[in-house]
Amino acid sequence: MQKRIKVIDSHTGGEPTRIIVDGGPDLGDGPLRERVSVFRERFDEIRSAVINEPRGSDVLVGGLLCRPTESKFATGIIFFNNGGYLGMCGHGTIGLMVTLKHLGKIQNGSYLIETPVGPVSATLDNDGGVAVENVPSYRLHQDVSVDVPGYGTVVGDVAWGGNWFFLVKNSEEELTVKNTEHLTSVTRRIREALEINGIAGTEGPIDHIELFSRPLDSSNDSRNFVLCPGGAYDRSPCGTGTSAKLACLAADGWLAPGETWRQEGILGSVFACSYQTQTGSQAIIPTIRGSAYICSESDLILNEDDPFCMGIRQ
Ligand code: PYC
Repeated sequence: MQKRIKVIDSHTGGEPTRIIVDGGPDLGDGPLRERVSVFRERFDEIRSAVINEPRGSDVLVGGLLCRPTESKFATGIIFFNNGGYLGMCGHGTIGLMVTLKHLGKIQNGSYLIETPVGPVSATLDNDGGVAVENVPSYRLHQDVSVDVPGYGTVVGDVAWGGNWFFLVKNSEEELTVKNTEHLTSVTRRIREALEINGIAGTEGPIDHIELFSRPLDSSNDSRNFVLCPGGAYDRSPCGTGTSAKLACLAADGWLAPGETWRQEGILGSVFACSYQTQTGSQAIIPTIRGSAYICSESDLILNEDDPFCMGIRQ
C-alpha cells in the first residue's frame, strides 16, 4: 500500500514551511481548535510522517489546509512541527499566502484565514510581500525571575502572540549563526527552569524562548534568537514571537501604535512590524510583514514497507 501527500515547500526569511495541499487527513468540520485534537488523537502519525526525518527535519513547520467553518475565510490552517501543534505561525502564514498564490487560489489582496487560536488577516502585496494581522497579543507577566542552574538568574516577560513566549530581558549572549549551538542549549535550559518553577501561559506551557540583542544592521531595531517547541531555532525573526515582543513594547510605552519596528532574526532576515490598539482591551493587534519564496512542490510517498514510513520520532 502506498499513500501520496502533496506538499508545497516555501521559506520565509530562511525558515521553512511545508503546506499539505492534498492527501492530508480529513479532520471534519468542527471548530479548528477541536480539529487539532482530532489531528493529535487520530492522525498524529501523519504529522510525524510529513515533518520528521527522513522526509522533513526539526526546523520545518507544517501546515494542513482545512475547510474553514465560514465562507468569509479563504482557508483554515493548522500548523505543526516536530514537537506537536502550534496555535499560530507568523512565518508560516506568510508562506501559506505565497503558496495559495502559487496554486492560483488567491490573487494579490487581503484574505481572512482561520486558525485554532482565532482569525487572522493576511495581505499579499504587489511586490510579493505579505502583511499578517495577527491575533490579539498581550503581556501576561512582567519581569519574571527564574534561576537557571549553572547559568544564573534570567529575567523576562511572559507574553502571548499566538503561542506562548518567554522574552529574556537581561541576555548578553552573542546572537550569531556560529553561536547557535550554545544559544540553543541556553534557551532549552531556560525553558526547563520555567517548567520546573511552574511559570506558564494561561492555557499551557511556555514553549518558545526569545533572546534579544542590538541589531547587526543599524537600520533595524533589534535582533532575536527564538527557540521553538521541538528544540530547533527559528531561522526567521518569528512572527508570533515578534507579536509578543510588540505587546511588551506597547505595554512599556516604548513603541507607539502605527510606529514601525524592524525585527532582525538570527540570519539577518527582517520582519517590519507595527501594532494597533483595540478599545476596551489591553491586547494589541500586531501586523508582521515579510516575504516568502516557493522552494519545491512534491509528492511525499508513504510506503507501508518502509520501516520509517511514519517518520523518525525523537
Ligand atoms: O513565525 O510565528 C512564527 C513561528 C513560530 C514557530 C516558528 N515560526
